[in-house]
Amino acid sequence: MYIQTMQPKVDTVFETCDRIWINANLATFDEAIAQPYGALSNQAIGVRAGRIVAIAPMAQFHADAVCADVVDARGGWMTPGLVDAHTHLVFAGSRAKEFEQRLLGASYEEIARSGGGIISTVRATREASVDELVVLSEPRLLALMKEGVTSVEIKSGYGLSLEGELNMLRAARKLGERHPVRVSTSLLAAHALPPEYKDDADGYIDLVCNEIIPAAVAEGLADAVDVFCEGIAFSPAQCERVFQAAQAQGLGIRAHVEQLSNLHGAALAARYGAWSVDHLEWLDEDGVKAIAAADTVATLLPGAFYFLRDTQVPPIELLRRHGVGMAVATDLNPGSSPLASLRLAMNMACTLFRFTPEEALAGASRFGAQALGLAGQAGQLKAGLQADMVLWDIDHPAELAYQFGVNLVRQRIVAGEVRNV
Ligand code: DI6
Ligand code: FE
Repeated sequence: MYIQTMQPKVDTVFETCDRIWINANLATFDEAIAQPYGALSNQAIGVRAGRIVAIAPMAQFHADAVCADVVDARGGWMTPGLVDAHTHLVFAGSRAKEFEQRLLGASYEEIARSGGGIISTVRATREASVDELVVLSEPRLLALMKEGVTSVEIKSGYGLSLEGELNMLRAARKLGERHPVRVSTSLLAAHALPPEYKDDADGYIDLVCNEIIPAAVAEGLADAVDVFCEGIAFSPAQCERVFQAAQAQGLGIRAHVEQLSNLHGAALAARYGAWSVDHLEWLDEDGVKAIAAADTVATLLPGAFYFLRDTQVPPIELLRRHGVGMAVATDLNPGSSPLASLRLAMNMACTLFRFTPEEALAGASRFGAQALGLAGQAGQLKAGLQADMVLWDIDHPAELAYQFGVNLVRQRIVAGEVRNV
């Protein structure tokens, strides 16, 4: 018998859904739900035209009142699709030999200063065509997707010339067209000084600002700009010129800062309204206050900390105390973080940086989305947002940061469609 519900509106919305998951526990990360994980138990969640349109307790859901495709989640947990907000996954070549050198005692900076490091990946990447870059990068992207990633950021930064940088971004865009995953791109031309500009870093920054940024924008290749603000890379003054050029073109701003030393790059990026500042091992309290005031996300990259055998832990407690949103990402790259698992990055955020499992999952969903300028569009389970979700075979959401090496995805959902990899 059909029983009139207290909220007939909910039923009405369910009737117009394309698909509904029932008997699901939800980790919504909706700030309006004052529960750990924004959790709601025993829910129905309905999608239409690629968006979430209805979330309601099962008591308000009536099977005879709906005509959509109904999927029984059988008590599994649904979370937002995972967001890997910082990767350099498009590249050619390998740095395995450099790993050996580091294990024999050479530091990351020494290798970079002696012409290895980023520049060795630049040599290999410049030689590859766009299609070759796509083929080489695909396995890394698929590994992330298999574990539940539905949005991924991909940076350039191994071309360091007009064509080299554009080709990397073209490869990133192609990957997004070929696979059911949303790709955000960041132009990281200011990643390292190319050999052609040895002793002329300002001349290279001229090229970045006057040619590479405008060309990337003209071809619709970049969503944001990124810089490496560091002694072995670019000074704060040089990074500021890149931010100004990016701002003039309407690009989002993000920055690698305070990874190996404290040049106060985070505060600088915050002054330009950066979406995210990343790494942050050497960030001090003034820097934390500056990013808190700008609502800039702190993106933590425990994979690089681990792989470089770093000991300087980012100031997590200060970030927490000042209410800074913290994202967790893989930093997938050949030199400092050859890590194609966001789930393992979440675990490392807990074991190495003392994140709680809830913070780790929020960092790989809600705050990852915010770091990509996608707050209010992705990263939460809420009516109106993109229906990018993962249904997991778990009994509690803490399991996603706890276990690693086991794939717990039951269904990976992009724009309301099940797209398992
Ligand atoms: N910091 C990093 O950890 C990566 N880039 C950066 O600015 C490393 C990139 C690489 O070594 O290839
Ligand atoms: Fe990086």
